[in-house]
This record gives sequence, C-alpha cells and structure tokens, in this order.
Amino acid sequence: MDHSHIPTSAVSRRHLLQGAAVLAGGAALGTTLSAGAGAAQPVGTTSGGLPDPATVAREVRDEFLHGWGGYQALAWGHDQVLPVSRGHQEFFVEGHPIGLTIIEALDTLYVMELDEDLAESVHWIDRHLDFDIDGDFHVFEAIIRVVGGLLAGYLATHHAKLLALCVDLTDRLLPAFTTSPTGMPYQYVNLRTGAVSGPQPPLAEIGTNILEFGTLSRLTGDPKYRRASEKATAAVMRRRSRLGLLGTTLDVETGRWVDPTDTAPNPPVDSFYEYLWGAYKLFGDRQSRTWYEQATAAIVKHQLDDVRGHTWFSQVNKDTGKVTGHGASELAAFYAELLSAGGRGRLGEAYYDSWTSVLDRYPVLPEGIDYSTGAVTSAGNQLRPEYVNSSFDLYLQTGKEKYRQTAYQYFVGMRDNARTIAGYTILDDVTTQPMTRGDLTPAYWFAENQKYLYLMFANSPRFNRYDYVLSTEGKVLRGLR
Ligand code: DMJ
Repeated sequence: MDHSHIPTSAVSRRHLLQGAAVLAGGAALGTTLSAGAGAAQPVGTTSGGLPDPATVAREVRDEFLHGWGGYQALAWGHDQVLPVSRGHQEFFVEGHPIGLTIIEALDTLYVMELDEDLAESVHWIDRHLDFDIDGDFHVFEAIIRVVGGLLAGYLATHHAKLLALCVDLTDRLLPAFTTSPTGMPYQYVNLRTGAVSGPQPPLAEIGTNILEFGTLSRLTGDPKYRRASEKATAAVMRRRSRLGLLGTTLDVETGRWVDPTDTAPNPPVDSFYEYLWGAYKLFGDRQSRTWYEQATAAIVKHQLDDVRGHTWFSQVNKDTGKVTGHGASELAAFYAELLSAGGRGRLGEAYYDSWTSVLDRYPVLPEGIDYSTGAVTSAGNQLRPEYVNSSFDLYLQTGKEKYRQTAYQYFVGMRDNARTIAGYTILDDVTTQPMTRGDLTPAYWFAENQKYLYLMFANSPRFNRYDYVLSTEGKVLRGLR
C-alpha cells in the first residue's frame, strides 16, 4: 500500500481550508470548525422544545462534516483520527492503515448526499486499499466494519471495485471459519498467510456475520460465505443449556463453554442475538427467527429484572439460572429496538425508558452502571451509538415523537461535551464537570451515530424508511435507493 499521498492529495479544497484552521489551532473558518463547549452556537436542550426536523437534520449533517473535516485534515488514509492531539492511529495492525474511517463512512456520505466526499473516498479506496497484509486482523471487527462498509458502499454506488475488494477480504478471513473443527471462527487471521489464532471468542464474535456474509453470497452467487456463517451460528445454538440460555465464551476447538455466564443483552454477546433476528429480517430465514424467539423467551424468563419501575437484565449462570450480577453496559441499549422489532414492543420501550432515565442524569451515558444501585461502574464513553440506534428504530417502528426528542437530547449532550476543534472525541469520564475528554473519534461514529440521527430527522430520498435493514455497525444493507 502506498501512503505517500496521505496528508493532502485526495482532500478537497473545502476540507483543506478547514484543515488549515485545525492545524493552526482553531482560527475557525466556518461553523463546522468552531469549538464545542463554549462556542457561540445553539446548544439548546429538549426542555426548550425540539427544533423542526429539517433544522435538526442540518445540524446533524454539519456535525458529521465537522468530524469528517477533522479526519480529512489530520488522518486521511489512516484508520482513525485523534482530534485532540491532532494525530491518527491504526485500528487493526500498527503500521498498516486501511483507511477504516473512509470505509465506514461510505453509505453515510451517500444518504447525506455528500457526493463529492463520497467520490473522493471511493477514489482513495480504488487507488490505495490492499488487503495483502502480513498481520493478524480481528475477524469480527473486520467483518462488521470493513466487509460491511464495502458492501454498503457497493450497494450505494455500484462501483465494482468495492465488491471485488470485499470478496478479496472475506476470502482472506474465511480460514478463521473453515479451519475450525467446529465451524465457529477463531478470533484472528493473518490476512497474508491465513494463519489463525484466538480459539476462545465470545458469542458476538462467533455469530455476527450472517448479514454481511449472506449479502456477499447473494451478490456473488457463491454460497460459501453464507454457509460458513450458518454453520457457526448453528454450532452455538446446539450448545444451549437446559434452560435455553447461552454462556459468554466458547472454545472453537473443543466446542466447550469457557464461561457459563449469560450476559445477554450486554457485550460480549450482544449482537449474536441481533443477528438471529437480522437473518430472518434480511433473508427470511425461519430457523433463525425460531432461534431468536426461543433465546429471547429464555432471557425474559430468567434475566428480566425490575428495579424501582425500571426494566433491566441481570447476569445469570446459564445452567442454573442463578443471578450473578447486575451490570448494564451502554452497548446493551440497542436491545430496546431489537425487542420491539422482534414483537415485544412494550418491553423494548420500557427498556429504552430505563436508559433514558440514565441519560437524564448524565447528558452523555456512562459505559457501565450497576442498575441495582444506580452507581456508575465505568465512567467513560467511547462515543457510543447504541442508545440512539434504539431511538432511530423505535421512532421508525412506532412514529412516537418522544424518540426524536430523546435522540435530540442525546445529540445535544454529545455536542456540548464531546465536540473538539477537530471533530468529536471519546470521553474518559462523564461524571466530572466538565466531562474529562479522551482523544479519539472511533470510525463507527461516521457509520452509526450521525447516520441514525440524520435519518430520523431528514426526509432522505436515498433511504427507504419503510423497508430497511442496517447491520450492527449501522451499514445499510437494505433500504438504499
Ligand atoms: C460497534 O462497533 C457495533 O455497534 C458493535 O456491534 C458493538 N458496538 C460498537 C460501537 O459501540
């Protein structure tokens, strides 16, 4: 891969100008480069009423462009931008950038009608993306971020090279599945040699691939991707306990559970359940739907917890049902929309309300709480999208305005606290005043947070809000037009 061009050559004039301001330390040339907290721009709260939807959509798009401008100026061609120290970092393998943020942003650029930026991004990928890398890639992350990103980019643009690169990468990832005695994937694969490692993945890493692999099989006519995925999921479902519950981690060589704790819907098992339903929604897979319903019934029966009128899910031993913990991770907030999509609307909405009660206390959600006491157990926030993922789907499912109001509350909380001169940053502590900042815009921010917000408020002609399927990483795999 040739990165000699990275600093500027693919950057548009508009973003070069913005970049100059970033590098000069903040002499902002336009609203998209103005600082967050303390800046002379609207920082309204929902208590004062929600601005009209078109105005919010514009605000969201401006904030996306603010982050995109920071990435273009400081990290173009690298994986992720460090907006505070004004640097960059690679996500998969040090010294091997793959332009992850560009790949993750493709379909967001498309639905936001940022066509010049989309063309520049595709151009960069055309010229520089090469997966012949002698390094261990994390299989789950590569599938949801890169395979999914290229697929969504292809569906948006029909640019053949995006699909070709997607096939190339997935073929390099497949040994993780095909060399495993159980069909459940190893955690890592060397993209050049195919050597695998990491034999004990958690459920999310085993079973978050059918949306991407099934779509790739559909587009290429080659069933091997879908089959690899189906085999992995079936291997997990065969290992349900007598109570119908699943543990956290499996050994893909022996097929034995390593950790018998059922942490659903929290990580590191979260999106395993999301993809059981997703396989039904995207491909009409009835077996998967049955599995989803059985798994959900077991979770509701053994893990549902009510604390002072709020709905949460405890951790339990999968064999005995004994409660072992009362943790709630922000990443589990997506489960509100999944419960609702899967036919348990009241429960999903109640779970969403529980998270809204936390948002009312902390304008940016902490990563983790003990729901039985309300204590914060993990005080940072990695610019997480899961709460607003649920706002988005629940709004489109129910039409209730409260989901746009709370999504706007989330948006304002982020803008007030996580906005920097060169984009948005993760927070190290949301319980301090002011909140303590970190130094990273995760690539998923470009795929998820701003897309969910935008599509809730904009009447995008490029998105079918009545018939859509988004992946766990926010990639639009059905619904682009
Ligand atoms: C994203 O990478 C995906 O949403 C994943 O499923 C879990 N959450 C992260 C972002 O928080």
